[in-house]
Parts: sequence; C-alpha cells; structure tokens
Amino acid sequence: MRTIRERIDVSLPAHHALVRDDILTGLCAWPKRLPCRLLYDARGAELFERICTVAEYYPTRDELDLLVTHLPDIAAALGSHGRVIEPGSGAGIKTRMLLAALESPAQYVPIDVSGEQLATTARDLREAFPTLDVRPLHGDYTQPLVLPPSPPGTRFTLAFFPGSTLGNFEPAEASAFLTRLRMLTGDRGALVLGTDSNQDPRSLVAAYDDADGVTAAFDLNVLAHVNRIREATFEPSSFVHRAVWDAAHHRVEMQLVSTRSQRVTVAGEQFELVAGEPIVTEHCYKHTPPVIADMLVRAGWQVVSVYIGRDERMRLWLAIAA
Ligand code: AVJ
Repeated sequence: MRTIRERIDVSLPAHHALVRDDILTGLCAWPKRLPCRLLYDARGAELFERICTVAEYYPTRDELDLLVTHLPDIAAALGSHGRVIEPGSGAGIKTRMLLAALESPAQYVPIDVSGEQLATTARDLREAFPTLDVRPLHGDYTQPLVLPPSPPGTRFTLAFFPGSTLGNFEPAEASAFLTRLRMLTGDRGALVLGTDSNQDPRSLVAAYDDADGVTAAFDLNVLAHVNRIREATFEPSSFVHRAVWDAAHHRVEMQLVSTRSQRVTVAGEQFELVAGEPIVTEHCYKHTPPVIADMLVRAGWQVVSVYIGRDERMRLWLAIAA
C-alpha cells in the first residue's frame, strides 16, 4: 500500500516541470526578457559600484546629499533605541551614515540572498560599530521572512530601502513589497525609502547609458552570467546595450539589442533573435511622487516627511506604521 508521503513525493517532479525556469520563461516572452537579478554576479556587483561614481549616474550622488542634509532630522524624528532592517543590505556608506546618525540603535538586521555578501556586511559593520547587535538574516526579501527577536528596550523597527531600488519591481510587486515591509516592521514600524521621480528623457538615458560604457558593460555581463549558469551560447559581441525611456510607463528599459539575426542555446533550448531585436534586462520605474505616496498609504504607511533632492529627482520618504 502506498503511504501519503510516497504519493506526495511522486507528485513532486510534475510540480517542478510546471514551475519553469524564469530565465527560459523570459526568453519565450515577447519582448524577450532576462531577470534583473542576473545583473548582480561578482563582476556585476563590481560594475554597479563603478556606475555609482560615473558623472551621468545622479541617483547615488543626489541621495547621498539628501542623507547628509536630512539624516539628523530623520534621526531626531525617530528617536533612540530603534533597530534597523535592510533588505538587500550593504555594508555601504549609506548604511553607515544611517547607523551613525541614529541615537543608540538597538540592532541591525541585514537581509540578503547571498550568504557571502551577508557575512562580509556583518563583519564590516561589527568592526565599524563594535557595540551594535548585528544579526544577519539569510533569505529572499521578496518572500515572507521572520525577523530575529529584538533586544529588550527596542522602541521601533526601521526598514531602510535606499537607492531607488523600489523602481526595479513591477508596480504590483512594489506595492506588495511595501506591504510586506509594513508587516515585517510591525505596529512600531518605520520606513526610510529612497526613490527617483526624474521624468527627463535626456538625463535618464544618459544615466543608464553613460559615455564611458560602464552601464553597457554591466548590462552585457548578464549574457556572460547566463552562459555560465545555464550553459548558454550568447555572444556578447553580437549585442549592444541600449537605454530606452518609456514615458507611458514611467520607466527606463535596459535592453540588449541583437546586432544580427542569430540563434542561441540556453539550457538545451534554442532561441532565435532577429537583427535589432531587444532582450529587456531591467525596468527602472520612475514613479511620480503622488504615485509613490499612494503606494505607501495603500501599504499601511503614513508619510511623516518627504525630503526632495536636487532638481526634484531623488526623494527620501520617512514613513511610520499607520
Ligand atoms: C539597483 C536601483 C540602484 O535602477 O538605478 C543602475 C540599478 N541599473 N544602472 C537603478 C542600475 C542600471 C539601479 N539600482
């Protein structure tokens, strides 16, 4: 006789066949797509660091200015003994600025899918803030998570999500993510969110297709990454990077455009590209401020203050649980 357990096991392979690889699914779509997480292998992470220093890439520079100017105000509004959680954590300069500005932070919880990245972050931050309780959380922040217990006397939990990274989610996913942060941080939750609302095509296209080709190299590296992890046969020299401003959708599209008609094999499957056909690698939504405010409110946040950056592009939003 068959046990229930056996029946469940037997059904697993069929289930796996239904959950198709998102890389293959994207290449079957029109236009073809590749998941933007493929931008961040080791080389991609290195190239992204370089993007943050190129002249045309204003988001990092403008957001750093905002943090320098307004963190004292934000820290005063939040008060002492708060803990900070950071999805897609960095031991980067922004995190350090926040933790240095806060009065007696109770705990820091970096959250990342890369265990290696997490370990480095935790080590660097313990070194920089020897008295801080650093509790790395290994996991995918687009999935449900359980936070470690907060130290006694913790007054609030602050989610820190700078960098206009919210713009890389599709709108429905961005809303869902803000709701998840609201649930995760609880009724004494707070949020510091960095967004970009630039709508100027020229500066946007320049920021996502810089003259030195750093963003182009960052984008093209996706193909080398897929070649490695899916035994694919992409020839990066047969593609060019392009940044397109889609005004109707308020987003920049990063595209790899095929320069000739070609056939590519990925994980044993063949795909055809015609000359000039794009593969979309990233959407960077530049929602207007009312749209962001609305997303926050619908996710259960109450906006306390909005700090506006240079040329009204970047904004820092301080919100608390409504
Ligand atoms: C990951 C949100 C910071 O969308 O601006 C930079 C990624 N892509 N250049 C962005 C990115 C191309 C970046 N963030």
